[in-house]
Amino acid sequence: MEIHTVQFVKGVIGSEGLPKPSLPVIAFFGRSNVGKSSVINSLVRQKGMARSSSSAGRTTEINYYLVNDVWYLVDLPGYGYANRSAEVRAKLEKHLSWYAGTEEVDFLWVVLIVDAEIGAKDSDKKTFELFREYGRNVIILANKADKGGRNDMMKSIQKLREEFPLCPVIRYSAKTGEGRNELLQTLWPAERK
Ligand SMILES: Nc1nc2c(ncn2[C@@H]2O[C@H](COP(=O)(O)OP(=O)(O)OP(=O)(O)O)[C@@H](O)[C@H]2O)c(=O)[nH]1
Ligand SMILES: [Mg+2]
Repeated sequence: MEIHTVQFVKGVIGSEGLPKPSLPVIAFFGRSNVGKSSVINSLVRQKGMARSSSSAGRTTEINYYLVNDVWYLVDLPGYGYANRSAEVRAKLEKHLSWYAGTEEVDFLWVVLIVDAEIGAKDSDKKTFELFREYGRNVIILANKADKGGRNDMMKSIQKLREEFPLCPVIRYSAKTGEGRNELLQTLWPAERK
């Protein structure tokens, strides 16, 4: 699968206003600052497409990007950002749960991004359970694999494979492009081309 065109469609705030037409969605979930926006940029090879930042809490809306006029890549706000008030966090988490479960969206994949060095935290496992409840197809993307020592990284990836035995687990770096081909292959296997 080659990505030929990509354009920003809209940022969804409430539960109304999901973009039309309703095309298949690939959505990127993960903790705040784990690199969701950066992964989208690396995938479409456009640096500033999805807005990323070194300060957590950058993405605040459910941002839709139209790819090749037939799919949406969806960049989500991160959960677990400590510097927000409990009230704001609860509201955001409710919104993410609603999105993960809504029947209005035709999910092709949900990509759960975790930090390759840190692994899956409780909040990631909770999110994963939510996906299972709704029967979503999940890919675990271990991002920032360019950081840390080689041995620790291998152990951490192995642990993820044990924790999520039924999902593809992909070692990834939005910075170096490692894993990009594997992710593309997994998202769009040859028969779907
Ligand atoms: N070394 C390294 N840094 C990365 C990688 N991916 C993202 N980053 C950095 O991590 C920080 C957060 O990246 P974002 O893409 O904004 O993360 P996000 O998950 O979209 O964050 P929120 O929208 O705030 O939830 C930025 O400083 C990125 O440059 C990676 O693969 N390797
Ligand atoms: Mg972001």
